[in-house]
Amino acid sequence: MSKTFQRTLITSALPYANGPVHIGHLAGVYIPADIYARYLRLKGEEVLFIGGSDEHGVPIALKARAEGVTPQEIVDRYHFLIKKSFEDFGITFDIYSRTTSSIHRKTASDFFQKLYDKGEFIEKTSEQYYDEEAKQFLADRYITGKCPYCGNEKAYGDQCETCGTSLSPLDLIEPKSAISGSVPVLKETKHWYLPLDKHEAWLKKWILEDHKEWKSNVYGQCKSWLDMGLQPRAVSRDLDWGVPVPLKGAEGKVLYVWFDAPIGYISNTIEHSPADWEKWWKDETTRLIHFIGKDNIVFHCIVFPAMLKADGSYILPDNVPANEFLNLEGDKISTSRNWAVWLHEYLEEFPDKQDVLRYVLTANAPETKDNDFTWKDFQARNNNELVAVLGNFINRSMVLTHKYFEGKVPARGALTDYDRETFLEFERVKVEMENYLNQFRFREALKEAMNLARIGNKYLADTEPWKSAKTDTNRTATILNLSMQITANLAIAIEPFLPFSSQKIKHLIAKSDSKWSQLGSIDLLKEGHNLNEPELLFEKIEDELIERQIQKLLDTKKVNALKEKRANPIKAPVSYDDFAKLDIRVGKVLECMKVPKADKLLQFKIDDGLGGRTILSGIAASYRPEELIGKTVCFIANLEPRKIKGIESQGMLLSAESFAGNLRLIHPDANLEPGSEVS
Ligand code: B3M
Ligand code: ZN
Repeated sequence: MSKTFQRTLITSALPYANGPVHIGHLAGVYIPADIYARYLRLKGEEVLFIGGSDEHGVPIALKARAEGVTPQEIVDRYHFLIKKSFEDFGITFDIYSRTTSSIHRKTASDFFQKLYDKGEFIEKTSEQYYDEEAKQFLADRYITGKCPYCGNEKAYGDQCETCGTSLSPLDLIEPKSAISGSVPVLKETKHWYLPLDKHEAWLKKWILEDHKEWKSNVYGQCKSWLDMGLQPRAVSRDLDWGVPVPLKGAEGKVLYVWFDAPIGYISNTIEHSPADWEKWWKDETTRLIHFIGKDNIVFHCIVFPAMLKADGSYILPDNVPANEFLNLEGDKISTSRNWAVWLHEYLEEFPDKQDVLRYVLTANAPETKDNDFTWKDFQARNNNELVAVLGNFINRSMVLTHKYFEGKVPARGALTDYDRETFLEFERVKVEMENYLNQFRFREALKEAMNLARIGNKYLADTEPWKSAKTDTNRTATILNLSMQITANLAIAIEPFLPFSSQKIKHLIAKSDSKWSQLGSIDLLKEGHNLNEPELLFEKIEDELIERQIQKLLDTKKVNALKEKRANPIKAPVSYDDFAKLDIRVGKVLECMKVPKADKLLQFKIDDGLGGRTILSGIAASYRPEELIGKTVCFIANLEPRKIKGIESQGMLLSAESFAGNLRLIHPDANLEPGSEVS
């Protein structure tokens, strides 16, 4: 079933406005969507690219409560930060709006009302946890308790974040309300459900038979959902943050965030083109493409299409090219654990290097499996690919043309077979790129664009224009004419991926217009065309800067380990008699010094009231010797003496270790006489 489409509507998942955006968002959703939008525009197609913030849902309400501010304050804070990051990275949304807009509220509310009026929902009453102190029903995330699987005391009503198991609130042992801390009770509540089971038959045909071309990760996930059989899904929640359910008797109920969020794509289209938004959503000649991450597949391939179908006047997505996840240095990216490279922070460290990140994230995109971002790979790709291949070729072409032809594109003479072969190569690159771009295989497409630069480097190395310059000016002119044509081709080929660099190349070659159809042409720059002065496109990234990024992440690891550390379990009991065998005394530090060749050890002379003794203690990382002289301490006086580094230690100082691994000596809270007994 192949349709002729006249325009393409591109949507990209609406990020939750409860934190800034990071490289995982960019790699998985926004760069691919932007590459595709730019590519289609370059081909002269009619495109609308929709973005926006997802501003409802329980995590936002919870964050607001935790900070003692309103949810609106939270989403205002992040919406603008996210929007700015996208602008900075050249994501060319036609509109970036938000789900707290009045247009969205009305659109979502009307959407629900129409489905309700058509009898597309079922109503069900069920028992849910209710907080009697706060007088409200508790969303799954608002209930915490003990995980029945791993014993984690802080599991949520929807998931245990320690063992990763999905839970329902009723699974929690000793449930507690996150609002008041009280024990919730079960109480009946009514909700509206979209009966997905009723939609199963057409969904099966539409996806499993008519869309076999979808990416295998997407198709596979849909198939497993459909094979399991679909159940009715609640589209409302008892919550005070969201789009109110527009029915009588539904006070205190809002649309479920996953019901209103995809409608955000429609609302944002209406906001962008109030007069003709319907052509984007209701005309069969429009092709709708959703760019998302893999955790959103079911909502975009099953739930939202069922909502659109239930309405009856909308088109369905033609493709949903979802990506897998990007990890960071081997660990899952996590907002709450601050394990991420935040876009706004990246730009502070690497100003004006948007394209380097765009390049690395595309070259390493998690298109078919989860991938890992590492700073070393980032550095290597910049230095060995952007600088050494792309930047190098363009710079050499520019510099040579300036050197031999005063910065004017020289006239081309007769082509050799090798010249012709080179050009055939880059016609091939165009065909390959289109092939990959049409299949959403952007990393391969980018590789082909880079091949064009590789072809250029090889062409220069093989033809050696600096040699022919001495003997054959015409030949040199032909070679550099072709090199500059390759440069002009590169400006087009990389534009969807590296828009800032494409812009710079266009400036270098003093040619600002570009169309995809020109790619592969040998006549992009006319003879005698004036070039601008050469300038480097990329610069080497030094080890020091990379080490700093790695250190930042190591620091985050330390902080997290500290936060997650709990008190160790108590050791097996001992009898009082056993305890009484220990002779613990108070002593005074007379001398203290480092033990040579032992980093951790300090050697003490302790006044024990009985003539003094020597004690060694492994606390050198926590104290300087001089700060301990004169201090009153506690020590075990009858521990068997032990030789360490040739020195006999006659006892043991008492100290406590903080969770961060810092050792602190134990002092009595008055200066008791040396020799006083501790019990
Ligand atoms: N905000 C989920 C997410 O960021 C969600 C996407 C909505 S798209 C309509 O993973
Ligand atoms: Zn658990």
